[in-house]
Amino acid sequence: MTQKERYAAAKEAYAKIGVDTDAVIAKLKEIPVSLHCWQGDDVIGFDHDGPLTGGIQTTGNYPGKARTPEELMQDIDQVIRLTPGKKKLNLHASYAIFEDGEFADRDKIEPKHFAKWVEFAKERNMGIDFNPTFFSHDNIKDGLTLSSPDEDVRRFWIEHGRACIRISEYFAKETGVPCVMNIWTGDGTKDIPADRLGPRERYKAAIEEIIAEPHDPKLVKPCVESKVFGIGVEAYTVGSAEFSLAFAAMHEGCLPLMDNGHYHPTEFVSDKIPALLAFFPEIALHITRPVRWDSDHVVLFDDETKEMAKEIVRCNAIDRVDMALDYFDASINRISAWTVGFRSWQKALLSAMCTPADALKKMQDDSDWTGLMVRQEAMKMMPLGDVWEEYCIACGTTEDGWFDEVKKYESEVLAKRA
Ligand code: RNT
Ligand code: ZN
Repeated sequence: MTQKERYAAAKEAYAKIGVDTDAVIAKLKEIPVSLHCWQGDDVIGFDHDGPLTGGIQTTGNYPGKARTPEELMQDIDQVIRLTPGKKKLNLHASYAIFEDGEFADRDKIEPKHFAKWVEFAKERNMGIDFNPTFFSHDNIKDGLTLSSPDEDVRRFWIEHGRACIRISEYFAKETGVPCVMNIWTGDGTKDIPADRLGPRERYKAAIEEIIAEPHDPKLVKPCVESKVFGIGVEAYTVGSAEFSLAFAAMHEGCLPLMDNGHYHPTEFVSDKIPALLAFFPEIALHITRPVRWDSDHVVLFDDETKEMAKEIVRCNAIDRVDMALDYFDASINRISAWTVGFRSWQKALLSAMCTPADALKKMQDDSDWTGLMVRQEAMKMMPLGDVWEEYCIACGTTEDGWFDEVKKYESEVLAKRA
């Protein structure tokens, strides 16, 4: 059978359960997903020489990581070519590009330090999302940034956040696409603190100052990302789930951002998505794969990934959820890691959009739990792979063959980065 014939058969099978796969393919092509720049260089960036700090870690030293903006852009281009679907570019402040020996510290960065990224994004028709970088820097005192008791430290990081709001607005104006600006800090303590409230009050006041930086709320969407713990920050996290969710709920225009690596292992972000959608007009996600902890493994087409996509789609919330990938594996080919993760989330969205949600919801409301189980299990055997291939072709790629291109790129480009 040719792909054409396989797709025709799949299309018919889905039509029988009320799913129009042509319409799904056309729609999926237009859903933006934010591609994180930091898989390409192990979250290092270009503004410092020190190690990655803040409770996050990359493990492995697979050869070929990007060392310059040019190399990182070249790698991102590979990923764009090898993956179907619409993208936004997700940048961290630490990826500022300084020219001719110039340098600006994090509290002094300006739009011009990101002009090259804007040019890159515009040429590829992408919007840009942004993240102030509150880690990997000398001005982190005793593991604290925005929640530090040291006024000077706090001020430095507040100024960094405000600079990032200005840069975010510049991105939005230049690209014509709103910029989601996510605030995450690794602030916390290794051991049992004597004061849990003080740092949170300071953190709250600091984020309030950051988002008070004048901006058009239609162009810049500030988010707060929660976390449960980090390496070296095991006992207490200032920006906990309750803190971040309450902050977003109490501050108009501020979105809650859930990273599915940032919860206890028996909690599921798929269940939290509809809970938040009942209250917030818009929410943001970091999509990752936690293996026992916030390990940031490459996203796979696994059950929880599928379930998260299913919730977004069946809540009719594709326009209300800002989706971004967040993982970093330094132990395998980074282009492949990026590509597998991006493709996995695309597959999850496709799978969700090929699910007859209304019919299944009706079975639940009719208390037909027996039938619902049977139907949901039957869905797993539908010919999704044939629809996926058709989608890939519609986006100018295929499922077969992309890894050969990665291997070729590895030997022609990555292997030469010694
Ligand atoms: C860390 C957070 C945060 C970072 C990125 C690099 O635990 O998930 O989002 O991974 O900002
Ligand atoms: Zn994250």
